[in-house]
Amino acid sequence: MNRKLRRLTLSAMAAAALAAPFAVHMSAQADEPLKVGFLVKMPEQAWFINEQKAATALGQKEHFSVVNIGTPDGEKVLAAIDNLGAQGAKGFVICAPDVRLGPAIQARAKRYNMKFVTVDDQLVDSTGKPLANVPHLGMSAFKIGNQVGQAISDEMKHRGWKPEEVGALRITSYELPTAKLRTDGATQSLLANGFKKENIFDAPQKTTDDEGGFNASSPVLAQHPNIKKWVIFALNEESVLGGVRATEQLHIPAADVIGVGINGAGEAFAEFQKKEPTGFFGTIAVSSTNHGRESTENLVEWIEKGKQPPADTQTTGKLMVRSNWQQVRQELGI
Ligand code: FCA
Repeated sequence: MNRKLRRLTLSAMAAAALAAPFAVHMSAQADEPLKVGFLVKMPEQAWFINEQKAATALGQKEHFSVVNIGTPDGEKVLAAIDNLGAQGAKGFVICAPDVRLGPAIQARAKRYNMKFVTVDDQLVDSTGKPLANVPHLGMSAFKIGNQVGQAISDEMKHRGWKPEEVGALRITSYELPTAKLRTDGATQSLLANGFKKENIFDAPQKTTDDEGGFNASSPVLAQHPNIKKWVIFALNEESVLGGVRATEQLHIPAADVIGVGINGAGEAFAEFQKKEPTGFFGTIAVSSTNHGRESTENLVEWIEKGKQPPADTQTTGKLMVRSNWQQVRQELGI
């Protein structure tokens, strides 16, 4: 190659290299794929990881992109919406860290003309009522709570426990409406099955995870050393597992503990795979895959086709225990 030709070739290559990113950008603008956000309050929890995974998978299949963001507090939620707005996202699915952020989230979404739907935890307005015009998809909380209470009662009967010798650790999170409904449902079924009302002890949790469950349970257990048998319930399995860990720390044998959670995600699977059974008897499994996929699908159809999603979709659950967890997992696609 003579010098002149080489210089020409080189400059052509340089021009192509310079033009390339520009060309990609242009084509992305001309044919911009839809972008939506998926914001969750606890991005480290298996339940939420699975929801985001399902949303991303749907996006890959249907050619839109999902920006997954962890938003553990109010400031992060607003920053995430700003971030999505700057990226040209058209909407988002959210499970907020505090349901009272409702009006603030609504105002911020409006600023960017974004549509949004809630998943799991329904946002409320300043009077505590569900935020109007925000489609929601979540568990049928009270009924699932009933299933928890029924599963505990059945297992108590199976073990031949007398109600007067059993204490209940009710790990509560009353600022979250779905949490209250779940533990209220469990309480109702326990009482209907003859559980002693005076033997139910509240353990209010600060956070709805293992640590929150553990910290709430330890002092309550310590206050009742005379009670030898315990049942444990809460809004989710993470909190119940925290309670079970607290019984272990006090050397209460696993055979004297019946903990039943809600969710059916990674932590429960790990517990069922332990060599020896623990005090974690079971969990009402709900499909986090469906929650992630359907809430995203609702949002995308709303954005693309103007089809308003149902105001409130309530999902169901199934009892998962050591002996059937793999089968239930498969059935629910989780
Ligand atoms: C709440 C709980 C989660 C999960 C979800 C469906 O957000 O914190 O663990 O149960 O509802």
